[in-house]
Amino acid sequence: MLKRKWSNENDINKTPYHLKIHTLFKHSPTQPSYLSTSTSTSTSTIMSDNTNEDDIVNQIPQGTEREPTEAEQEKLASIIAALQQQNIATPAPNSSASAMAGTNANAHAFWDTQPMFKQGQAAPQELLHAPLIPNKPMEDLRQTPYNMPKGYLWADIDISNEAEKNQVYDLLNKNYVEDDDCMFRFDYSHEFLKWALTPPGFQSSLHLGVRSESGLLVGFISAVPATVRSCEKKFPTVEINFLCVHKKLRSKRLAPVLIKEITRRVNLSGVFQAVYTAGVVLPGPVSSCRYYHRTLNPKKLVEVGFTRIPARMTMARMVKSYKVPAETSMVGLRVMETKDVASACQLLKNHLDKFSLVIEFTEEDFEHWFMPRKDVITSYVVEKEGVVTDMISYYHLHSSIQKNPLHSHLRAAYSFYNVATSVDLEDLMRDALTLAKNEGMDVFNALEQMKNGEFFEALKFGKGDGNLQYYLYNWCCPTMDSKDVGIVLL
Ligand code: MYA
Repeated sequence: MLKRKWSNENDINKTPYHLKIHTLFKHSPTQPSYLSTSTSTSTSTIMSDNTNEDDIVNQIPQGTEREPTEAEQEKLASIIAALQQQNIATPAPNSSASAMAGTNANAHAFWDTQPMFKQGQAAPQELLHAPLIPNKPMEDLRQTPYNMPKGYLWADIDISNEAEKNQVYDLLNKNYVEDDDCMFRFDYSHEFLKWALTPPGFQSSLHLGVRSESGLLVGFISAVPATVRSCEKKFPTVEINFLCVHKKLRSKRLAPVLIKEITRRVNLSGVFQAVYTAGVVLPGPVSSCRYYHRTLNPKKLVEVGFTRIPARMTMARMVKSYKVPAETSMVGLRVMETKDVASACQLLKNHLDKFSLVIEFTEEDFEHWFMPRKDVITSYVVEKEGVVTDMISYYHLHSSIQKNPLHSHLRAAYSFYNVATSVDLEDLMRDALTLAKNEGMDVFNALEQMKNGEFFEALKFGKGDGNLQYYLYNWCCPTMDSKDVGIVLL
């Protein structure tokens, strides 16, 4: 688990909570037993949501993960053995390889069974840029959902349905990512969730929930389609996000079941790779990117404990130091419009060509992800004679603040994709800070990836205290420097 630290005067910010999942992964060191007695695998209809949440403590017994069948175990063992020979797979816990290594301290009962790249090892050239496990024909895929423990049901979530969207919102609002000290919790807005979960080609069957018998949503995971380019190879993937298990059902191996079921469903749609980010270090990160934070509202950030007054500073000096210009300076900078989509999409494509791990946006994708939505995504362009030459974008992700007498929410802008060709990137991002400040943001966050490192110091960004790990599921590629990464997930 990553720890918060105040490293020096400039490194004053509390890391975004992606990086600091507070949950400890307490689990049995052995493979969990096959406890599921229920075959309740149906998709749900919406049931009343008036359950007392304490009801769900009549819970899942420890270990809900289905034991692989013998045939599956054999197949997996042979694949893992082959990958181990090639130095790619992490040895499974209790395997002879891990026994020979004399430890399985880093063993992951679930992740060690998954097609993930072995940490710290260089992949042999001949295996690079290909799936770790070959894509399977449809008839070899499991057709039925994984079993759920008695009293729990799979649920396809219809995010266009207000009631269902509210249920996802409530689950995440109360149970999603927090910082180590449980002071802040991500509070993805209703409109944000709709945006995040409905890009072109989305499927409700990949907005996967788990309900208790009474209808309460107690778990969720989502997959939305995206084309990834890793080095020179392009392939269809899904972006996985919003994995969440109700606090009262933690450490019961429900997360692996959610991941296996979403994998099964994604595979059935003909896709065998996925991209995701997490604060936790799991087997196989492709890269690791640090968050940086630009204080916009010092007084509030200090009052809520997000940051602190650096040594030899006063609040008055801090306020002065973090003041941003009241107005933008770029000539011609304006809100992105539909007429800009083709040109701005081309601008972004040209920009992303410079990096090794990127999303390939079609114009349709681009329109979905970048057209401005109030309180969700802000996008600005500079256009000269019908050609977009520069763009700014950031998304709005606020956090609820726990137990603070003065403030209930922290308002944060997250840098999305920014391209400068006719102006200096630093000047463009200075305008981004002004736009964010004028939209009432308290802080502007950006990952150290693409060209972001070029403006951090000049624009007074402070270093966060953890790293966001980037993962590609079932794909073998070299690990990458964060500056080669050009993907921002939500
Ligand atoms: S990242 C955001 C994750 N969500 C949160 O942090 C919200 C707050 N926390 C929770 O809701 C729970 O603590 C979660 C774990 C649900 C995270 N990614 O059920 P358990 C492994 C992957 O007993 P719980 C995001 O959304 C852990 O190492 N695995 O634990 C991207 C252990 O496995 P192993 C994780 O605490 C998600 C096992 O789960 C994560 O009750 C990408 C323990 O299970 C994590 N963030 O629940 C998912 N955290 O024993 C992968 C813990 O092996 C997608 N674990 O160490 C893979 C691609 C799938 C599609 C493929 C298609 C081709």
